[in-house]
Order: sequence, then C-alpha cells, then structure tokens
Amino acid sequence: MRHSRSIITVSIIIAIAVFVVAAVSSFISGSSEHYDRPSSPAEVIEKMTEVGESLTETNQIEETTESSEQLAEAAQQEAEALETRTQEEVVENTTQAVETAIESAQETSQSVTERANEAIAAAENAAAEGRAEAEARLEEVTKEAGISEEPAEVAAPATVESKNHTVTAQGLIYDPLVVTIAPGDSVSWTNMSTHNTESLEGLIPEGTEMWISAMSENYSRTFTEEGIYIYKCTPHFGAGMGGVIIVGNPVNLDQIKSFDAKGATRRLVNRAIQAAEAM
Ligand SMILES: [Cu+2]
Repeated sequence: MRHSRSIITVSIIIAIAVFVVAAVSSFISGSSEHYDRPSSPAEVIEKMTEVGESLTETNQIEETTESSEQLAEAAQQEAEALETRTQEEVVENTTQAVETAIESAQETSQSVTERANEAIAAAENAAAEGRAEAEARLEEVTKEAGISEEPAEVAAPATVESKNHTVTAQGLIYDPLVVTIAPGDSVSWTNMSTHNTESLEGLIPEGTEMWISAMSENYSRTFTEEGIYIYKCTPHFGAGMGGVIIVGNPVNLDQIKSFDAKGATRRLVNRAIQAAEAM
C-alpha cells in the first residue's frame, strides 16, 4: 500500500517536471522570434551596408551644418572688417578735415597777427613822431613864455569812503560840540526828543544852503563844501544850545572872525575860531 503510493507520487512529480520543461522551452523559442535574425551571410552583408549608408548620410548632414556655420562666421568677420574699414575711413576723413581747418585757422591767425603787428608798429612810429613834435613845440612855447618846466600838481583821486559822525543831544548841550569831518561825510543828530538844528545866517560858508530840521526828530545831513558851519537849537539857543561843524579846511575862518556876534552866538563863534586855529 505504502509502496504503490510512492510510485504515484513520483509519477506525478515527473509529469509536472516534463510539463514545466516543455512550457519553458516553448517560451524561449517564442521570444526568439522577436529578433530579426538574418538567416544567411548575404543578408548580414546587406544589413551592414544599410547601416553604413545611414551613418554616411548622418556624417554628411553634420559636415553640411559645419560648413554652413563656417560660412556664417566668415560672413560676419567680413562684415566686421568692412565696418572697421568704414570707421577708419570716417576717422581719416574727419582728421583730414580738422587738419585742414587748423592749418587754415593758423594761416588766418598769422595773417591777422602780422597785420596787427604792422598796425601797432605804424601807430608807435606815428606816436613817437607826434610826441617828438609835441615836445619840440612845448619847448618853443616854454622858451617864448619864459616859464620854467615844473611838474603839474595832480589832485589825488577821492578814494576815501565817506563817514558818518554822530552828535547826541545831552540835556541842553550837543556832544561833541565841535565836530571835524571830511568833505562828503555826514553828521547824524540823535536823542533829539525836544530839539532841532538850524544853521546860523552868515556863519556858514558863502554859497552853501541854510537848513532847519524838524523839531523832536533825529536828523542827518551830508556836507560836501569845505568850511566852518555854526548852528543852533531853535528853542534852546537862549540857553546857549548850539554846535560847530568844520568840513575839511576852515576856508571861511576870516568871515567867521569878522562876524559881529553877541551873547550865545559870540560864545559859539569863539569855540569855532579856537577849534579852526588849532587845526
Ligand atoms: Cu534844544
């Protein structure tokens, strides 16, 4: 019983093995059909020839592409070279034009300079002749007139800036009482709350303008004419309130001295004469 069972088992195993081998071999042979195997040496040669031609075509395309690129590159180089030549030509033409212009300008400049030098030389000659003539004539005139040659006195130009001088009313006194200024300077009276200024007739240089300033207001006046100016405070002159301004040289000192003055006027005139004679 046991022996027969073993035989059956072995038989089944063998049967399965045979089946498996058959199936595998069938699968392998079926797969092989996917390959297009050449069946003869002639076919092999044919296939190889085809592959070779295909490769040759590919190479030709690549070569063509390469030569096209080379042509394009050469064309670009040519274009660049042409552009460079054009630029060089433009630069050359411009340089020539500039050089021509410079030469022309130099020629013109030389011509102008020469003519200017000629004109200057001619003018100098004429001036020298004129000067010699004038000197000769001056000598003659001097001899005729019998005067000696003395250098003419030249007035110094008035370059000094004009100044302003302040006079302050202190109580019933002008401070400073005598002010010495230069022609063109000005005098400003300040603290004039209850005062004014009024020039005294006959006690300012002849031909200059009389003045009277407004009451209780500060006042400023510019003096251009030389001489002594005596003024008063209108409401306080009885108390002796007045002042003196000497502009430049006291050219009217004699006029002031000869003035018939009395009282407060006399005292102011004396102060003016004293200050003028001390200068
Ligand atoms: Cu006064």
